Amino acid sequence: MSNAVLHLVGAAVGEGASDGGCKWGAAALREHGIAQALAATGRTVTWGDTVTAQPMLATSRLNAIEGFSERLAGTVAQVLRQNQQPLVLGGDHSCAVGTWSAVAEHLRPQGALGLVWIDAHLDAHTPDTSDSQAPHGMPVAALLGHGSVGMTDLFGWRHKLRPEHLVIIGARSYEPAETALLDSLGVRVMFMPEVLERGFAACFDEARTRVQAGTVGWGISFDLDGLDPRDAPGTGTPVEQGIRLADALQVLAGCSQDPQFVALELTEYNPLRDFGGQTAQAATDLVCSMLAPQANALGLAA
Ligand code: 5AB
Ligand code: MN
Ligand code: MN
Ligand code: MN
Repeated sequence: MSNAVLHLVGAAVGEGASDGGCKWGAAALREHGIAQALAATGRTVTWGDTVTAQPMLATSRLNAIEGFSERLAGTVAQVLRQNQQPLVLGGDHSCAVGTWSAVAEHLRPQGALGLVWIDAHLDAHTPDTSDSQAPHGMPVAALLGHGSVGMTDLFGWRHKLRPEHLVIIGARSYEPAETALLDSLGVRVMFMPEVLERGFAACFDEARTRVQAGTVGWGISFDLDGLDPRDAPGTGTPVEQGIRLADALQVLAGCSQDPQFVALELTEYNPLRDFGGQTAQAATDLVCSMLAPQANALGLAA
């Protein structure tokens, strides 16, 4: 997909989190010039429609996210049918249900989806286990087939992601019910102490190898709170001691050039906490590093 048109999809959702500020993340990144920065790397970039979650006045929070997930999934599926590469810009992380359900649906005739999930959290709650009842803490469970039917069964089928095709990197804030579910399924989680010990490069290398095995396409769901708050303070739920931006920029450079790389999602940007635009710039630099044509990423071409 390396020469594919890059299609930006705004996911205007904050209803999945307790602090709704991420709803304005995609619009703020657009204002910051993320599309122009991507175009400057040599990619052809187009902005599609922004998908907006309904305010919760008339419905429950879970209902709002279920309806939103379905509409986002429809939009992402359409992008893939046009042979374009989706870049979904969040939005709180509940948007992952729509994004990756659509990618899984698209790949389904050929085979399975692989996913690298970079996050301070595990996002593996169900409505039965979550104290906060915040849907942005549930997308991993939903994609694995656990949770409300409105989140697990998009396109009429469940288990969008097999446990062996998922790797989570950077986790350092989670609850026992989440580790219990992921342990029981055998999901490979690289907790932050392992990342600090082995280095992000070795961890990402292993993660990529794992998610590529037995799958026909893979992608990255990047929750900005996976980064260290010193580098990216403007996220919904920052947690100390994360992945350093400089490491992420270097290690992830050009990763989309893999022929099996299908889609990228960047979530949990909260402009209301981004004084001075430091996090908008970090987010912009990150997606440019990941999505740039290889030569550019290596600094071989202007
Ligand atoms: B994020 C928490 N586990 O369920 C919960 O930012 C936090 O998408 C969820 O990773 C964080 O509310 C969700 C306490
Ligand atoms: Mn998350
Ligand atoms: Mn998180
Ligand atoms: Mn968060």
